[in-house]
Amino acid sequence: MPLPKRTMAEPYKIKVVEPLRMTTRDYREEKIREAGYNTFLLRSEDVYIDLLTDSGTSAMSDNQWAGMMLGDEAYAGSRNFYNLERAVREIYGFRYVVPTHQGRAAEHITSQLRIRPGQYVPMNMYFTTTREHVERAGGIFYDCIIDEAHDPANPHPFKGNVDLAKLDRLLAQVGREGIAYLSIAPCVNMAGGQPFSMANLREVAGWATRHRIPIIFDATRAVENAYFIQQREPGYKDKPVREILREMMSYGEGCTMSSKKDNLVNIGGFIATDNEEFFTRAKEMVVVFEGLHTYGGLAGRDMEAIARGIYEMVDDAYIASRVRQVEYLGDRLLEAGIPIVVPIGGHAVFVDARRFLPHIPQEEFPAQALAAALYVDSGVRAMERGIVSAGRDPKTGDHRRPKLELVRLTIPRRVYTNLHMDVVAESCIALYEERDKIRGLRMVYEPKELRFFQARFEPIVP
Ligand code: PM9
Repeated sequence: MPLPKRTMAEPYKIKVVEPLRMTTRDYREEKIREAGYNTFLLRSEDVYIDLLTDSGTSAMSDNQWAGMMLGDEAYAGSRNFYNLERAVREIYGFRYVVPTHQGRAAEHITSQLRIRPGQYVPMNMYFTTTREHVERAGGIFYDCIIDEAHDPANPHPFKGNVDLAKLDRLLAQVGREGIAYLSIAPCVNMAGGQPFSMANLREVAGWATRHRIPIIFDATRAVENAYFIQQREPGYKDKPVREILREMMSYGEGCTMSSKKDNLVNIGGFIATDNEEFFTRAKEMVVVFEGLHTYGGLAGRDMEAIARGIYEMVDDAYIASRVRQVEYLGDRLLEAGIPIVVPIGGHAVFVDARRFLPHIPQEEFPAQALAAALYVDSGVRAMERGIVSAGRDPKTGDHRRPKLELVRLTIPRRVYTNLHMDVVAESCIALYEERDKIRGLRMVYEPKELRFFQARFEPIVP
């Protein structure tokens, strides 16, 4: 239920702690050089506060850990699979479930089974792994998000919305047969964790039904989106997040899921669907790439932790405290005049590297340089979400040049306190005061796929 706008403490207390290691600036300079100025290549032990990602980095509850001890590690028909299936049915509302080891495995199977070469997949902005799997299956990504999403300073409350005119244009161009499905993501990651509204989703669903094109959600951060609907959309303020999520999902045929986010676990994912034929084919394919259809690459204990996490994630107090912590950090940066994506997103604060470092052209990777500088300043690890993440156009081979050139400060769930957020904010403020000293980078090693994970850089010396 909606909570009063008063100070709200975390709705849990801490039972286990994991010590953090502080290092010197000289040490961090050496480590970032060794890592080729790519924060993905740092060792975790050299990081003080790790805001690389909210993926698989959640703190599990005592209830989830207890569930791990109840892992039924039978090869086939583990009881934990049936618990997972029940949780997905009750909370997401989809009938059939195929576990996978994480989200991209669910994307792989879905893309291979649902896309014919040359078909388009409209998405409300790209996500790295999702688009990669669409393209591997011969599909063509089509961006149907509203234009406001590409403008970091635009305060539209639902920047994850789909532009129906863009869908109409694509349909007119390629016809219904030319579109495999609509891939709709809640709390759009690359736009800054921005939600869609229920009103927009309803319109999109109407369009999809009229043209007999299925909606397959990337439900990775659906609960955070449901929270924003509760907070921002007329008619939802008295509805529990659990109900809002259920309504959202009712507009789709199914979803792919990275359980490493909303579901509060360290590993896992699934495909969920109401389409029996697709379910049958997905079960056939999962045994080739992941494991039997009742474990899909996961241990029984992992499925139990996901099942329990699914019930915990729809607790209104939990989700409010999670999103409010992100807002807390974002507000501190805004107060200091630091350019960030607004409105503040659900899982991360995204610093606008274009405005932070206007002296570095996009070809010199300003967001990558800023993430490296942040690590050197304070041991805080963030992630580039700009030209490096966008990769190259498969047709022209040229860099894709996204309008958004961002550094993502991603908050793991239930892991850090607001004092950690203060440390992060102070480091960003210190860097902003000395931003002229930050220089661009040159890429010296570039992997062919998903290059942001392993690319290496060197500073450009004037
Ligand atoms: N997202 C993230 O850090 C993990 C690493 S990719 C940079 O944001 C969406 C919206 C995601 C996502 C992963 C996946 C893939 C699908 N959709 O990482 O394979 O944000 O479980 O999920 C990451 P897996």
